Amino acid sequence: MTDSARVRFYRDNGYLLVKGLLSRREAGAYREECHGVLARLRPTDPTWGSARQLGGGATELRHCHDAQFYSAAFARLMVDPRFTDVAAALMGSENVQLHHTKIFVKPAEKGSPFPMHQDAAHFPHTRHTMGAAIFHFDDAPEEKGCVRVVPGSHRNGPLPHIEEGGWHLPLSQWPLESALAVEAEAGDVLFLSYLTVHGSGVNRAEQARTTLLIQYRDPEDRPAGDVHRSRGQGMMLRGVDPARYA
Ligand SMILES: O=C(O)CCC(=O)C(=O)O
Repeated sequence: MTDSARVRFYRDNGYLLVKGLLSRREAGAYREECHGVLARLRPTDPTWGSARQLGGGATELRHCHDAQFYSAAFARLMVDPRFTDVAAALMGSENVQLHHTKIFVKPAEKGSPFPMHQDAAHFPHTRHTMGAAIFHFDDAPEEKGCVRVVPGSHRNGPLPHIEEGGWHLPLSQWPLESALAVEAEAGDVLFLSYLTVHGSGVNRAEQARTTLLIQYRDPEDRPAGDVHRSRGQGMMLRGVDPARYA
């Protein structure tokens, strides 16, 4: 796909899977790094309350926010031009600013699902440039609870969410199974608009699913409210922050 075809696809569909942005070897090294960080921490389980209605039993999720504060490997990845150039092109901006990062490991056989939602419900912004890049560090076929998207749903704008159980969309109106499963391989990166309705299923496979999510925005896109602060928020990943020079 050419660069302009990628941008067109993203603008039409609200997501883009970039195959092989990292090599399998690099992805494997980042996988080790994620599991190392989580082994050193005592992570809490962030499974959403509403996920219990989807999981069909007890499921678990292991995570770590602000991954770059735990290992320099993630600091290097955040500014890697292979990632930041795509993020800039998809936003139509020269400048890419960090919002937050998080590692997610969905453990084998019982990895928690995410009910369908828009990230915009968690941290609304004024210009809606915000995107997430989900780096896959191991293969994520459907049975591992890969991310599912509703193509084109970003064009509806922000939708009302249910706060209880983790800011999600009504489960009956937005069933996970109806969304498109975006299966990925180690090294692939899924870019998602923060308005794109997405979620993911239970990991029922024999291996964990390991990802790093980097949430980014155009620095000129301001938060609509004082919500969701994180360490390192506002760091420039590419270009400059014009507001700092005003
Ligand atoms: O990694 C996943 O399965 C989905 C994560 C997600 O939807 C989120 O963090 O908003």
